Amino acid sequence: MTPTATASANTNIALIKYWGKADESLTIPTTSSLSLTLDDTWTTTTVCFDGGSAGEDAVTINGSSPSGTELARVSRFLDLVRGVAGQSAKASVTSASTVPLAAGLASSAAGFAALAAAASRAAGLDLDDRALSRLARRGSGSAARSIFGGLVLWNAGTDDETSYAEPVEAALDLAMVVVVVSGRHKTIGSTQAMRETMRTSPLYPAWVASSRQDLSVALAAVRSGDLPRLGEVVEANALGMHAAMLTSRPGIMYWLPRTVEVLHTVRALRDEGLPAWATIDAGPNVKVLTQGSSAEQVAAALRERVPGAAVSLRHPGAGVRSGEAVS
Ligand code: 2P0
Repeated sequence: MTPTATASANTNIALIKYWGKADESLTIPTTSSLSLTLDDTWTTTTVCFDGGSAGEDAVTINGSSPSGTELARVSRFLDLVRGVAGQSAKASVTSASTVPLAAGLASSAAGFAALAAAASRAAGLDLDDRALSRLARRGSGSAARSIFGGLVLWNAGTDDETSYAEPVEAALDLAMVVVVVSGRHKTIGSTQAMRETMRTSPLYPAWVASSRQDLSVALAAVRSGDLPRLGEVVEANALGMHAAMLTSRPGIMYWLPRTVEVLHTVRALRDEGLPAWATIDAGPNVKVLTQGSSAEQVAAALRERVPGAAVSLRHPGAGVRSGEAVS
C-alpha cells in the first residue's frame, strides 16, 4: 500500500513578532516570538508518496496547481522529509484551507504545519511535537508555532536543535477580532520583506533589541494574567516592526489609509474602556486582541465604526492534528 497521511493545522497570529532570520537556510529567527493559535482557521493536507506525476511532486492547493517558486518551496520541503526518512519517492500533495481568502487569515503557518505533520507520517517518521515544530519551521518560520494550540512561544535558539516552539500556560481569556480592510494580494512577500528590512532599515537593530524586552514583558503579563499590560506591549511591538519596515530603503508600506483608520478606532474603543489592542502583519488588515468576554462587543463596535470592512471573531484554537479537522 502507498503510504498516505492527512493532517490539519490552524493558523496563528503573532503577539510579539518574528521579523528576520539569523540563518536563512535553517530559518533561525533573530528574535523569539509569541503567538496565539486561532480556532476555525484549518488547513488540511494529504500527502502520498506515490511517485507524484511525471517524475515530479504533484501539488494541489485549494483546487489549483501551483508552479514556479510556490511549487519549488513545497518540493524543497518534501526533500527535507525524504532526506530524514531515507526515501526518494516523489509525492502527491493535496491541501485545502477552510478559511475564505476574504477573511484575511490565509497563511503559510497553517499550510506548512499541516504539511510537516502529514508528510512526516506518510514517510514513516514518528515525530514528537517539538521535532514537528522544528520541521515545520524549515517550511515557514511561523509554521513552527502552529503545531501547538493557544498561546505559543517560539524560542529563537541558535541552531536547528534549539529553535522550536512550545505551548505557554495562560490564565487569560483571549480572543482576536480580525478586521479586513482589503483583500488585495500583498505587494511584497514576508520572506523578501524581512530580508530587505534587515539589510536596509537603520531601525532594525533597535527593533530587535526592543522586541527582546517586549517578549519578557509579554510573558510576565501572561503569567500574572494582566491583559492590559499584554495588550499594550503587543500593539507597541507590531508598530515597532512596521516602523522598521517603513524605514527600509525603499520603504516597505503594507498599510492602507483604512489600516490607520482602524488603528485610531481601536484607540478610541480603549478610551471608552473596552479591552482592544491592535496588531498588524505583512498586509493591510488589522487583528484586534481582546478579552473573550468582551469580544462580541468589540467586534460589533468595529463593524459599526469601520463600515465596509469584513469583521470576524476568533477564539484560541487547537494545535496540529492527524486526519481531517473537526471544528
Ligand atoms: C509573525 N510574520 O511573527 C510575522 C509577523 C508576518 C509578520 O511570520 O520567510 O511566512 O516563511 O519564515 O513565516 C510571516 O512570515 O516567513 C510572519 P518565512 P513567514 O507571524
